[in-house]
Amino acid sequence: KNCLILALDVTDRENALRIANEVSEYVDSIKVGYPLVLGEGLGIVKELAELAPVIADFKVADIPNTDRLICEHVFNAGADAIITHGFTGRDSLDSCVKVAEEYDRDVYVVTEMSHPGGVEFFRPVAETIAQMAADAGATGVVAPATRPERVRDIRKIIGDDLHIISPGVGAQGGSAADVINAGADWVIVGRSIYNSDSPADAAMRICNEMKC
Ligand code: BMP
Repeated sequence: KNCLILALDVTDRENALRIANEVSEYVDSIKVGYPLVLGEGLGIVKELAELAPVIADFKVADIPNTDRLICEHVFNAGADAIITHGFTGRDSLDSCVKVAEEYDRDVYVVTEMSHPGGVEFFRPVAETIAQMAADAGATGVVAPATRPERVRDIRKIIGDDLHIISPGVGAQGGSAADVINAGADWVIVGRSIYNSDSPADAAMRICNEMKC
């Protein structure tokens, strides 16, 4: 385990595959979201899945039936996991968890987002969402590397059974080592890797810093 997830927010296939190939030995999974999938189509998931498990970051946030349809598409496309919001409520989350169980895939739930605005609306509900993720049988939660103290708070709520994946390292100011020490299982890193002259070196440095 490297404790590192690549956030592959480049928008074209050629760069995506080049960077994914370069860093594949340092990352445990590749997170793809709207920037790449809207640029290249959902087919890119299958291509990347040959290099590493793919986490589909669609921040699903809809009624249960629509969530179900989205999850089915994403898992049929070859994604290993999906990221969903939690603020839409337990029934919506249950719908994603049910599809994930049918496909034997993973579900991660956003608790509090890493950017400055992430405290405005998420702060009062982050703990409740974390508890709901645990109750619903999600695989884990997304919590901010920009605020390791919040990762510590959320770890206390979910216990050791759920995973914490944590974005906000590097470009957003968070430290990989600090958030791993605070209880995250994986850091999610995008720009510091894919904008580097040597993505492989950048990924290796982050792995060395975490020593995990
Ligand atoms: P970067 O390392 O370039 O800041 O990228 C972080 C990635 O994690 C982006 O894909 C972003 O959409 C995602 N993300 C985040 O930064 N904060 C969150 O709270 C949740 C996210 O999914």
